[in-house]
Amino acid sequence: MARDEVAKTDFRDAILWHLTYTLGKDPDHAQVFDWRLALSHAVRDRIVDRWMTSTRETYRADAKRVYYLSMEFLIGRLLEDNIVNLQLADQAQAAIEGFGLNWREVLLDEPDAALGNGGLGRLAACFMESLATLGCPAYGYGIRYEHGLFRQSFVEGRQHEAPEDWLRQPNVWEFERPEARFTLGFGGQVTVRDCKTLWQPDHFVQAEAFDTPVVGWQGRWANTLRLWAGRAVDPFDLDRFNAGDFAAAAEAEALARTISRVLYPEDSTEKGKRLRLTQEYFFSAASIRDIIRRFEQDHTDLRLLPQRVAIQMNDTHPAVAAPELVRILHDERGLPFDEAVEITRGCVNYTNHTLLPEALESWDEGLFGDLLPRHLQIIDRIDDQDARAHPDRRNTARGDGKVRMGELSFIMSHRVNGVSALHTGLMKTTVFADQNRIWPDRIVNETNGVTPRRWLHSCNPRLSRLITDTIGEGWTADLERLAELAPFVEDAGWLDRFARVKAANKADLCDWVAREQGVMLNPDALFDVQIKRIHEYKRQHLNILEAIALWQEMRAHPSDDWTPRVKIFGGKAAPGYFFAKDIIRLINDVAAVINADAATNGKLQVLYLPNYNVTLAERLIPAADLSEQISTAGKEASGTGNMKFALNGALTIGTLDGANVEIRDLVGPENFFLFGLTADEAEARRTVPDHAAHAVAGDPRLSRAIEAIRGGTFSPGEPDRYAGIVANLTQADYFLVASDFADYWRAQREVDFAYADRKGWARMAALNVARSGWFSSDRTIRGYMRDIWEAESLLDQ
Ligand code: 26M
Repeated sequence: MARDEVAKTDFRDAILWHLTYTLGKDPDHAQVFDWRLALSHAVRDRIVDRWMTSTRETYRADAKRVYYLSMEFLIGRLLEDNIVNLQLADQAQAAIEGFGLNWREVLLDEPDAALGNGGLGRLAACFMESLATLGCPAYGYGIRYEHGLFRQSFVEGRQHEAPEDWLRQPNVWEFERPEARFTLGFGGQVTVRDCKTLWQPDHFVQAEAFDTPVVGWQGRWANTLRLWAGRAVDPFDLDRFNAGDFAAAAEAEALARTISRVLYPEDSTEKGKRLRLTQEYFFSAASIRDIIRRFEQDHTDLRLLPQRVAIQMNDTHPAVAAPELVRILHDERGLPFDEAVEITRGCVNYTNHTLLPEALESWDEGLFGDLLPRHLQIIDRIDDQDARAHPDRRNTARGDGKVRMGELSFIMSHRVNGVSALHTGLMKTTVFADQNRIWPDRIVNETNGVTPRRWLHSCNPRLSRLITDTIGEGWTADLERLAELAPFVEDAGWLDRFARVKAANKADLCDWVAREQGVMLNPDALFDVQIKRIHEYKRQHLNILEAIALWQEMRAHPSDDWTPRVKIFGGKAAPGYFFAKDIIRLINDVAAVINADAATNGKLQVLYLPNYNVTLAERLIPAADLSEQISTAGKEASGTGNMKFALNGALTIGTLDGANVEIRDLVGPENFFLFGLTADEAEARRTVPDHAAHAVAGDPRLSRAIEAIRGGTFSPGEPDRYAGIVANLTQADYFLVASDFADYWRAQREVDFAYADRKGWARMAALNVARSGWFSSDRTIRGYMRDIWEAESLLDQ
């Protein structure tokens, strides 16, 4: 049977056909795994036609193309996304159940593609989905890591890391493109001959493309995510093999494959590792070559590049793409240097995701020059020219023996953007103040967003059904329509349905936790959730200190009317970030003690779920009552988890940081639990001598909580276990945990009080849903298309 016929057949037959002919399995002996693959193939067939139509349309329209370069794409599972966007859900579920299988079990059999660390990678995945939904002709470029982010487990409360192996199973979604390969050079010498500069690298690897189609809502458009894998130029040295040196014979291949072997698990700290820079150049250079190749299929004049091509660099990780483009235009194609720079600057844009100095990438010039000698010269020349043009410029890309990637990205970009209003404002006054003075129009804001298809429609089917019953279809692609829910919060019957959705989601979570962890949660308690990377600035330790203080208070006043609470944590720590790992262990230790205490049984539970990933987020967010967004003001660039929670009817307890500010403005201050210092106040507080010690001494609850840690209540027989955390909190406290504790405690008690009035709570939660439509990544992408890329949709709206 031909492929196009397959796509037309009944879905049930399509699954059986693939089971038999693609997978070679007898239906009588097929396992869940086989059915899942067969289903995926059947779904894939239905993507391919639309994918090809979109690609053809892109060529035909000769429209400007957008290229999103990102070191990370945290996609999670794709099967359900694709089924939902192709509107095959009913058919597919009926077919699978018809074969006697459990629908959820089949969907959950797919491994999570964890090709990212956290927010930055997940944002790239949401953007890919929105680009396809909006019909923007776009390509994502990244690395096809063999191993994504490590798997986390707890051994006696401590984080244990194991390699993640998602590619051990066939990846149905990708298409290998052995013909799409580029050879990339590293190291070597730069020579000048006949006034021409020539880079002669001394070793080479190939980048091989793997394409994954990304389908938009209702399957109207599909774009390509192209991930590069490392391959040797000559995979096998037969001479060495024949000489008996079998290991050496395959050495080149092993080395080349190392480049795309693992995702660096670092997030928010920068480690200048040679392999990391190799990865950065590898995927950036392969992508640039692919972009030029595609441009030259129908254009000859490279000066037209900025009209046809917009390149978005997701953070500075792809920053070498800019000098690479200059090198190709100048060294290889002979354009004058200044023109090559101007063309490049017309194409390239940069998104900044952090102001934390320790996270800003910089490379030792020795290492950089060793690996990319020509690029170093190009960067020097651009930086020098710039410094001459602006003699008052202070922040330069070069100096102190470093290559600073933030500065490099800035000077090479048409537009530079922050990811929330507050963050963009701080970019202008702090890290890029100097540049902003010289180029005042370059920095723009594009507040982050999340795709409503995954983060509401799919992850929360009950709430989605209620929304559709209430306001009809159409909100999935036009999320601001959620505003039409607002009048219904005055309707007691409707509000009751809304509350029952949350209760049912919580009951599901309780079942799952009972099955997976053997822990029985109190479903009537307030579900208080903090899920994100473990980092001092995100202040999971503020949350656990509050848990300790609450536990102590409950024990001291057992007959008070306490609002029962379940505190849920999830998140990974970078393997080398020891303070973060101590926080994990402390949370687990505290959980063990509190959960075993009969005195607070049913009133307070603490649960740390291991291996937080996209799938776990999809389980937890719909079941949350309270969203913890408690970072030190001025430190969280935006946050995107905060948006997902609000959209799913959780109330936020949070600081005025990142996009929390915009969430609070939109949902209304009366529907948001605000606490803590502002960014300006935080900055000022750090200059007060002994601010930490004063804050601790002035708050008996905080003192008692810290005393319990110090005294070994949670580490019996080993009181010193948390000496590091205690010393940090009472002495340095750069992230102002102690300073914000009292106000956090106050806000949490307001939460308790508000939750006791279930109707009032449901009303506030529903208003959060109704007023969060603006946080769709469709809105964000429209902003990029308008303000940064000047790109147009190829779908008739
Ligand atoms: C850097 C060097 C070496 C290895 C890894 C890195 C690295 C990887 C990821 C550094 C930072 C990384 O991610 C930072 C991140 O996720 N930032 C978050 O971006 C989100 C999307 O804009 C924001 O919502 C979050 O506030 C921001 O913390």
